[in-house]
Amino acid sequence: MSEKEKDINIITLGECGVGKTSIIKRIRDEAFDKEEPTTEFVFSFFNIKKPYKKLNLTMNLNYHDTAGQEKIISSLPKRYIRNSHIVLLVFSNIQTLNVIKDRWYKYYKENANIDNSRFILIGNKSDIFGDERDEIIKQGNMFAEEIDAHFMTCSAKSDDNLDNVQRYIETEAKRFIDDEISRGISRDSIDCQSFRITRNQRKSHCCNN
Ligand SMILES: Nc1nc2c(ncn2[C@@H]2O[C@H](COP(=O)(O)OP(=O)(O)O)[C@@H](O)[C@H]2O)c(=O)[nH]1
Ligand SMILES: [Mg+2]
Repeated sequence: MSEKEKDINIITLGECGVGKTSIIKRIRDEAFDKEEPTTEFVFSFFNIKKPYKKLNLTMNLNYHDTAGQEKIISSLPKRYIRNSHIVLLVFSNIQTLNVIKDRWYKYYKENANIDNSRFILIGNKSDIFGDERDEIIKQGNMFAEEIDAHFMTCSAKSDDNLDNVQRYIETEAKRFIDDEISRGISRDSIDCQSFRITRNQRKSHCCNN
């Protein structure tokens, strides 16, 4: 067991009904079928610990779900957005992809506190894409490129590709930590229970470069 720990907050964003909670439940069930739960499942939050061997630290992957508050965007707690490191932008068809573009991504950018968050754009319900499939893949890839995200499709219903989604989240978590280090934030500062690096500290690091 490594001594250092790093919290990585993962949130879901997207329209009501696109399958955010279903994806999160799949990830949780998958993890806890195979491992001991590290923290109890509290409402719309759970935690999975994963080692990052290269840096000899443990990543606390903290999964948060919107729990229905996304019906009224303004009722979504700002703190939910503010300290997120990895954002799962979830849609299920062209219409809900457009709402990600027009509303959720902008809302995130306006309220986020962490300027190097990583995005994963997820086209869920691949089992019922139907005639829209090609267009979803085309537009999904285009938007992902625009916002420097990774695009994936999956089905929380049939469990198709959820293992890859989970693996990619882990990869992004490692990239996030690597990025912090390459931006000049020392490894010692990673030894924290919560993310304590402020925006100003971050800016001063940038200016020193
Ligand atoms: N066909 C299909 N239905 C899904 C899939 N994922 C979720 N659903 C269904 O879509 C509805 C909304 O899912 P939910 O996870 O509550 O969406 P949320 O509001 O974004 O959290 C539920 O009836 C789910 O069973 C999927 O991959 N395929
Ligand atoms: Mg939900």
